Amino acid sequence: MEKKFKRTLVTCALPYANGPVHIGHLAGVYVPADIYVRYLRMKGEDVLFICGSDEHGVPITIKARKEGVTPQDIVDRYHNIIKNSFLGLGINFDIYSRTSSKVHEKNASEFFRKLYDDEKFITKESEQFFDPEAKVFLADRYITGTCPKCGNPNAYGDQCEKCGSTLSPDELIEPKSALSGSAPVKVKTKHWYLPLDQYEPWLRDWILEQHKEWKSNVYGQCKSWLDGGLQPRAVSRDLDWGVPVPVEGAEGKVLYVWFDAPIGYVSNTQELLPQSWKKWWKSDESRLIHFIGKDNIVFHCIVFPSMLKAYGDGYVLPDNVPSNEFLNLEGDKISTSRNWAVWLNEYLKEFPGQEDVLRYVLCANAPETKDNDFTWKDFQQRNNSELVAIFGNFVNRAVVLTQKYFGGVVPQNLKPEDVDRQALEEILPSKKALENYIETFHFREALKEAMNIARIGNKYISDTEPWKVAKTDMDRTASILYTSLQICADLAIAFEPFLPFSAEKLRGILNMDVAAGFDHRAGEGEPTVNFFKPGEARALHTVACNSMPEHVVISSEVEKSLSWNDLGSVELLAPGHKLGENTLLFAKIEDAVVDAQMAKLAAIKAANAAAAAAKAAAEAAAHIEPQKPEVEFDDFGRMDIRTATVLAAERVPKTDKLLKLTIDTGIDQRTIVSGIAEYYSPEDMLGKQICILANLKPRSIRGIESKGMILMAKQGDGRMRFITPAEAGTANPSPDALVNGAQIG
Ligand code: B3M
Ligand code: ZN
Repeated sequence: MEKKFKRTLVTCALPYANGPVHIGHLAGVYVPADIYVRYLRMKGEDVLFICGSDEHGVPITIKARKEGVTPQDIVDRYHNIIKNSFLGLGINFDIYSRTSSKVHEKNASEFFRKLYDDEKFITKESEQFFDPEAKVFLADRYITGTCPKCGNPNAYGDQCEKCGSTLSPDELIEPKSALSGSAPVKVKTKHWYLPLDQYEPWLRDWILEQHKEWKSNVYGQCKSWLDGGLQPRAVSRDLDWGVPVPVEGAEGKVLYVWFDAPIGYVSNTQELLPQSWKKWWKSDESRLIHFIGKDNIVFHCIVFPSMLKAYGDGYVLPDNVPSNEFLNLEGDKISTSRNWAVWLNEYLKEFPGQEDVLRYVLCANAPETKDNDFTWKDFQQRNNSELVAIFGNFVNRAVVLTQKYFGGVVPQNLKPEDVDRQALEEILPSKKALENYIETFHFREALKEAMNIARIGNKYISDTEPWKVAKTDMDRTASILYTSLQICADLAIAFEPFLPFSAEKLRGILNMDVAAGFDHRAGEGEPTVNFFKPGEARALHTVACNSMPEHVVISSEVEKSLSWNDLGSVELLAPGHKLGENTLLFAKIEDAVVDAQMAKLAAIKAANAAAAAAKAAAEAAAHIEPQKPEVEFDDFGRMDIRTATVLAAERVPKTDKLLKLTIDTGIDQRTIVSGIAEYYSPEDMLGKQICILANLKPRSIRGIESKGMILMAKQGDGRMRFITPAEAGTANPSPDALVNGAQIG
């Protein structure tokens, strides 16, 4: 069933312009896509690499409101940060535009209009919450109220962050508008829906039958959506930020962000190639690949293809939709709102010249089949013991020895031996495996194969010991270094897709041939091919990118001289070729550097915990419990309340909350187990005067018999404090005796 395609159109999910890009985005989408594109280009294939900012949607308007700026201010800020940081990491899209562009507005509008004219939509009236004071319809996020499940007074209309329940605004108790605080009212509103149910039989055949090769996580998600039955999906919203719905009677309505955003792929292609964009989007000779995160699968595999199908006119459908799982950071979910992330723009500032280390670690550790964890220790370890110790060390030995014995000129292969041929021959199976892995979107395994070539080189030079042979046999030394240098040149090819900065550096060190690069100046039609010296293409690229404000691009410098097919199969450096200047490919990362990053994360964690505690206290304060029902005096009279002194205190092993106290009550010494360990250390309790309920029936807690209960009283803000003995009339409890929500026990 292999189809032969003439060209490949690669898109990456358009990042929301409401925050910078972090390592989770990179590992899941952008690094693998960039590897794929560079690889195809080296194979001489015609590839277009498209991305841009997703600038619509409610989260952007919420962020703007929070900061007291306009949504446009927010997207301008983050669009530029994101665009520059991609460039900084060598992710060179042919175009990085934005969905607030004029071309896109026109395109998305026209797309909707055609589906509307062709009667592909249905309309439905529904009742939606409306803010009578602000006079706008409220997105679910804009409504707050009390969670029906856990009582959290600050739950959102779509979710309670305290108990994690998914909610609808209807379920909230006493809903309020987050805009004006007034009670929302229900008002009838009309929206357009794409009846996905009508596309279900077609989707079942197209995905479940014709695309069994999709990665199992993608295929599985599609299957469960399809098996669950598809529903019509609203494609418009009552909102004032987005592409206006281009039909009559749609005042105050915009296209739903997930309707306009994927059309952004088309708009950006059109912006780059106004004359020839159709050959990428409307030809069965072109192959479309969407790189996305796993939370975007349904939109790219079900919704957008249904839109394209409805539109007709020969649009291509995705041939594959590679998607990864999530990357965690130091054991915790990455979260923009909790600032729990490594941000690309910050990394680039803090690790100049070490762009490839991040690319390497994110690929080596990519969450391809399951969620994975990024840790700074692993980052350091992979750099020091793989990049530096294997790849860098091998290249450095080969180049330094060539300078020492042959004046930096590639020697003749004067005295070849079997071991040389064997080393070179070992490269081919790695190359084959690498190709196969990249072509099936298994980038982690592909990188392992590239690294294997470096291992082959490192082992070869260690085994043949040219520094020793040179004492007795210069002809043999020449052959060893000749062979080593060929392997170095192979590495420059094999690593170009993964580590483009280091591959370029390596080409400089080896003085490999003049490079050719595509030079697409945006908007001026077809790319032209220019020739650059190694290093020059990137410099030019940066200049062009900074001087063209909108969406500039020059595609990655593809080295004409570095054809993928040459890898492992031809003499890449001829005898007599003069090497360039030697520099170290990789630098060791010291403990202090990763310790500083870990300290930064620890500070974030502490700040988050403090904020959460403050929020919990505020919530508790807002939540004073009413007085309990009355009790009879006789009931109270049965309680034997006594003062006591704490003689000894220790934690109950394997618990977070429990302290075991030995107390003196005046009538006996006894043991009490109390749930206060979160707030008091054993030392805090030593010698403390407390009050207890002495005649409470003993209970066994964690195998310890607890006789009695420490008495605490609830304060107005819901917090607990010890009842401490004082002479009648001189009550003066010390303010440090406050506990936050401690259990009495
Ligand atoms: N803006 C990315 C996200 O969910 C979303 C992708 C749109 S791709 C058309 O973070
Ligand atoms: Zn809740």
